Amino acid sequence: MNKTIIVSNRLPLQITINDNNLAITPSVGGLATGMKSVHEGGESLWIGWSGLTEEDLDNDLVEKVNNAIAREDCAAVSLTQKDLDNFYYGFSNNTLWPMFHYFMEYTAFEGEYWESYKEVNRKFADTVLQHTDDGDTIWVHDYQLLLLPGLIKKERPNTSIGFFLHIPFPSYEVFRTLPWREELLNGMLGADLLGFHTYDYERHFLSSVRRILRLDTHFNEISYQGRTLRVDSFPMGIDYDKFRNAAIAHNKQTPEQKSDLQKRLDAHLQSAPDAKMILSIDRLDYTKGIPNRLRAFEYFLDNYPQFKEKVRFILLAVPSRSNVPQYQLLKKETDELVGRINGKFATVNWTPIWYFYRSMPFENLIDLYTSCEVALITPVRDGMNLVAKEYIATRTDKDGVLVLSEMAGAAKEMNEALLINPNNFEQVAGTLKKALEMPEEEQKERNIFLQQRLERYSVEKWAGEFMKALKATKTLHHVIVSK
Ligand code: ADQ
Repeated sequence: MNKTIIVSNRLPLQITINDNNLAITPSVGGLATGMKSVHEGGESLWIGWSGLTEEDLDNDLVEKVNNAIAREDCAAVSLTQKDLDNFYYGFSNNTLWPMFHYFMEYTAFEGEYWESYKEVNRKFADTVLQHTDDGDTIWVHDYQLLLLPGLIKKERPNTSIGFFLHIPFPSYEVFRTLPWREELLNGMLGADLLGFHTYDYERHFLSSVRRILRLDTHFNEISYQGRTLRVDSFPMGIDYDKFRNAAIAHNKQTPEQKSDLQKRLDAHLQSAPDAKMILSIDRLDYTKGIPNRLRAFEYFLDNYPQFKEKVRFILLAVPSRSNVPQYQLLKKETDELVGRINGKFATVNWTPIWYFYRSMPFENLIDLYTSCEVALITPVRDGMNLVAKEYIATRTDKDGVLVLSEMAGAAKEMNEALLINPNNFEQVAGTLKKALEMPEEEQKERNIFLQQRLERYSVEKWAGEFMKALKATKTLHHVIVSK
């Protein structure tokens, strides 16, 4: 029986080791949920790195870990600390991540990183090949594994390979600056179907293929080494029911069932019943536009002083890649801005920004989504942005206003949100005012459409559509071969 194999940099599980005792917790992120429907459709396997390096594990533990991982229908790719430094922190997050988000000044062109990227993609390929037979379907995820489709196709031409990029694909003018541009494109073209969040990313990719590899493209098809491959956009959705049901359950909580955070939010509401809460949630990443957002908030308070003591901005930043220098600088800048703005405007009764620098459990995310009247999501670049979608899904009474950056892939499907250019402080501040003053009827009119779309195009649907399109490319090959 043919299998479906999913490959991503990280396996969807967390492993903790305490005195030689292993605990595995499956992660509940969006991708894992979407893949569940693919996983459940028959025999399937998820391949990726376990989160533990070779240095973390002695021989005894390796076997234990691998057996435990196998029981979760997963297989681990073994990586060393050096791989992690050069492949993950290096080429993936110091070269591709900044470049694909148009942060050229942060992009490192290091031969050593590139060598490691090739080696680690080879390690992934070896693990995939060990588990793959002719006729299997393989779905590779994201920018850490751009070379993998090519490596697999070369040795298993009779497999069906899909690739999905979760971040933007940059314009040709940016991508062309990369010394290893041909190799990366050739690696990606090992896939039979290439998926992107938006049509623009797809268009940028096709343009690079035409201009760098000089290949012919016909609409969204590319003829490459005797195959016809297809490129398409598949905007990723969320587990709508999970967020919606959690919000419904949350709204029925008795006072005793409420979390400490919710109790604090309620206390705030009681002390200032006409005050509103503004929310932003993101990983602390320079692509998410956090300093811009804070400056726009400062501009807002300076220019619309009637909102002093009437708004509270809850800024939740999740620690991320904190050993990369740019992220350390961003942390410092964010801390300083929050301190300065709070220092400038705070009164005895009021602190304008509540800043949390930590990860929060799911139930607290729901507390925040359901309690805040406005979500202010202002990335300077973002492949999609699922937080925007999660916020709307939890608004069970259909109230709440989403202020969303045009630079997020999500903006393409969320036209009823208030769209802003994150670099235009005046516009962001003016839009924030509009959001805070928007009549409830208008909020509902906008959210009805947004919710309907999110419900229809859930993450399960997204995964299903991708798999369907991948199957269709297989048929395309048969037609061409049999002509
Ligand atoms: P990310 O850059 O991580 O993802 P995003 O799409 O917003 O960004 O997803 C973040 C996820 O983490 C959300 O599901 C959110 O609920 C969760 N999360 C955020 N803050 C949290 C917190 N404090 N505690 C716990 N969980 C938290 C990348 C790309 C995006 C793209 C996704 C999916 O950069 O553009 O949308 O992949 O393709």
